[in-house]
Amino acid sequence: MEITKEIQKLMLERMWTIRTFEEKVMEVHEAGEFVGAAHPYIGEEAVAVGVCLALKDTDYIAGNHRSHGHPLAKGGSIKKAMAEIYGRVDGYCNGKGGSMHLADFSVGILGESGIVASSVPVATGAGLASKIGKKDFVSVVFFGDGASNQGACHESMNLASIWKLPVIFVCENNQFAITTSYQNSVAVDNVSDRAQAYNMPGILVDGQNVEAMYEATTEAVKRARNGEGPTLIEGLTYRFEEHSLGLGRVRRGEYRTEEEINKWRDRDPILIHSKKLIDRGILSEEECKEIESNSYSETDEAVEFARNSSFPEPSDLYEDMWANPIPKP
Ligand SMILES: Cc1ncc(C[n+]2csc(CCOP(=O)(O)OP(=O)(O)O)c2C)c(N)n1
Ligand SMILES: [Mg+2]
Repeated sequence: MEITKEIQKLMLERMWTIRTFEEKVMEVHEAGEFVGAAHPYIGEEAVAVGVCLALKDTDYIAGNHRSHGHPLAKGGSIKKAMAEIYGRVDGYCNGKGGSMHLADFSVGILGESGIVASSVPVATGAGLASKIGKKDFVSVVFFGDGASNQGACHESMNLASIWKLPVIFVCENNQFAITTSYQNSVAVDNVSDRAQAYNMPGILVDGQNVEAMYEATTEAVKRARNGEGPTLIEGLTYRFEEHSLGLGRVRRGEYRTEEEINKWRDRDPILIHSKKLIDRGILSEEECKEIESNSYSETDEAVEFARNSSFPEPSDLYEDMWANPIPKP
């Protein structure tokens, strides 16, 4: 498949956006600038970016607890995402959602949830809405290897298949659910093997290869828009950092080795893609460096934006909480 130079370049830019964003989130969390959990996506960037660049703004995505990268890959605002994580009024949910709730319907971001696998039926519902409303949007859900063991995930895949819904199930197999290896908890060799049981294609993709993720998604989107139903894509990837910020008790070495982490760090999706762009003569080494440093500057600006935004007023506690026409208490 021919991928345009613009898309190839955008892939690198978006992966750097996520990487620098997450590095900054880790730094400011450590400094105590915001409270609560946050789950770094570092190492997995190629999955979100490859998938989202194969979508239109009008297509929907839904995520999970590890979902800073998905909205940024879809073209969401870095400033609004950072302000939300800081719990400020200029954030995506006016500061009332935090790290696990970055939603923006205007660019197709349905939102996320900290309840493992709970976004899978939500995205399936969006696919049903597309079909019933005779629209042409597709709906994508990102979920983990751990989530793939949940009943909600299986029920959703079954319904999406029998109703031929335009849904793309993207399992980000980063190989662990907190400290449990998927090899000890998933009954089949690959999560994508589960697609057979739901009569849909199951595609295993190298999740460190952004172009492979893009190509697999493009095929799945075509199938979904043609009314042929859902696809399960498994991006085999790796979480470079720990499960959650502030989870000091789960230390390296207790469930995986430094050697394993380093082996995967050598397969850094950003390095892999930069090298391809340089080898193909699409970007020079200097231009790649420039993309990297621009990302760092934009992230710094987002942090400044977040710091300068206020916390929501206590009197606004019940605003944004209820859908009309449910009356406020
Ligand atoms: C229903 C439910 N059960 C348990 C948890 C606690 N929990 C949070 S993240 C997580 C692991 C999820 O693993 P996976 O789906 O592979 O996603 P990853 O964190 O690896 O991206 C668990 C068990 C939860 N949030 N929700
Ligand atoms: Mg996992």
